[in-house]
Amino acid sequence: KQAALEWFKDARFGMFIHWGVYSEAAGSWQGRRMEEGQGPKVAEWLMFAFQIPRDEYRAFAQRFNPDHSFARNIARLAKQSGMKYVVITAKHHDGFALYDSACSTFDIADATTYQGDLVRELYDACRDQGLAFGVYYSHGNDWMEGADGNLAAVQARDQKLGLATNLNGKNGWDPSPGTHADYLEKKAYPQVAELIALLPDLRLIWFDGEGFITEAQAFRFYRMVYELNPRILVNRRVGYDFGDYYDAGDNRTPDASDLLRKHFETCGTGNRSWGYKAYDNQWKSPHDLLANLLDIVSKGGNYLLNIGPDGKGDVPQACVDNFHAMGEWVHANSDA
Ligand code: FUL
Repeated sequence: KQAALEWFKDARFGMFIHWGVYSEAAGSWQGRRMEEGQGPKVAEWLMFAFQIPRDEYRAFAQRFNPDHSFARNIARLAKQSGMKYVVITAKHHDGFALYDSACSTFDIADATTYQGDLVRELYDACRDQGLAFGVYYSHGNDWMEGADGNLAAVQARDQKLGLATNLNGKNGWDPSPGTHADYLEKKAYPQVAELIALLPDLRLIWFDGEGFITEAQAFRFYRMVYELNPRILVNRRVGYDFGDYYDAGDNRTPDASDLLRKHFETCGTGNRSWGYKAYDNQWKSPHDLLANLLDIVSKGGNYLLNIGPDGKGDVPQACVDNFHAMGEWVHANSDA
């Protein structure tokens, strides 16, 4: 792991990509905007916001049919922006896999008409540009599976700590029949193994959703990754501090006491949402983004700056312009 951390420490600047079925909806469902729905207003929470039944969301996935130029364009943009690595949502909370998974039919191959494997295509394009490649994987939460949220185990954990159990964020509107334990065994662990096999030079798995798993389960994910490929780094959100590096939460840079912990990364949005929201025009300025980059890098961390491509895979022009402006600065002020 020490050797694996070396590239990460040098990388400093990476691209986060939130992309999936929800990108096609662009932050609205049947004429209503996210702001009228439940929960977080970020576009990738569409299914939760409008409590969309699982079958209806699955049917909507048919509309997700990106352009094949996606991988090349995104890898080029990351390179031009002075970034050294790319992390894409292989599966977000909605349960949809952007790659061809043998453990689920809710994936790019079975649930859409797209001919190809988006994760593999981007991996290849990043390799061609000399960029390291990572995947985001929502291990704790899946709105298609395991709606009980591991209740018994999580409750037992919380009782020991004197905490109230909070299943906020789970699919309570159209709960899946299978248990969370089944979901972990039949989908989450196998899909992580699949991704590692599909992507021999995978450098990072960015887990998310630790609130719904136990310490033993978090450790199983961590250990499994290590056993299958010890060169892969794992982020803190795998759960219970097993990760190889720290993050202080969405859009947050750690304070001084945290900096004594481990190497860190700050993930951040360029506007107000991670996934594509057609009407979110509240873009940070290139000046603000560069100030973030310098703040984070000067403290020894990495900045994982997000893009939310639309359903076709196009990146909003304002975001592209910001990234180009950052790239100009990075290239002028580093050896890259
Ligand atoms: C959070 C998720 O719930 C958001 O949708 C997003 O992926 C962010 C980076 O992490 O926990």
